[in-house]
Amino acid sequence: MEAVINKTRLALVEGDITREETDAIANAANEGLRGGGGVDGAIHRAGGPAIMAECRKIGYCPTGQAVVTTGGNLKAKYVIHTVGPVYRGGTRGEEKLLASCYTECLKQAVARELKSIAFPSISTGVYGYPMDEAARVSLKATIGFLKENETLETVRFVLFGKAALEVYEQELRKLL
Ligand code: AR6
Repeated sequence: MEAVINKTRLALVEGDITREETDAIANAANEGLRGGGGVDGAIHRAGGPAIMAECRKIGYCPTGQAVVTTGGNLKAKYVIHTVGPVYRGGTRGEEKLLASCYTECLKQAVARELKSIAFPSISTGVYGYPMDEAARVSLKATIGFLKENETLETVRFVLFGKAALEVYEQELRKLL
């Protein structure tokens, strides 16, 4: 599914984000930037050790913020590592923090004059954020940003599996 928001094409696709050809891909990292399972593990495996070498130098990323490394062996030139909130019922500021993950990654992309970025569904694996709530929050934050910023040509949400894609499509239809 695709939509045009202001000057940017917003696409929802099913797939593996490590195969994306966007200028940057976002990673669902942890605060220590230590790597892990899920999409983080997949990105480090596919991108090779250069990514971890830069993560070690940076050392830390607070929840809701984003830091940038090389894309290593990936097709994407950069990995933008962001740390989603652990979901604890939704009453501990999770929504603000998750929205911030997307806007901070988008800010980093714009600051580097990138034309395209791909996102996974941050926090919806190990960190336990319900997919439908995460879809609404992340799409709303992204659309809000794109209404104010016109330099990105493409933003892609790369969802892991058909069920996740369908949830995102449903939430995007509600927001448009
Ligand atoms: N491409 C796109 N999406 C993927 C891929 C992939 N290759 N692999 C998994 N997903 P998670 P979190 C989806 O657990 O919840 C790590 O250990 C997956 O189906 O990767 O933010 C970190 O180091 C899910 O919908 O990230 C942190 O410690 C989504 O990506 C912690 O997990 C996010 O799941 C972060 O947890």
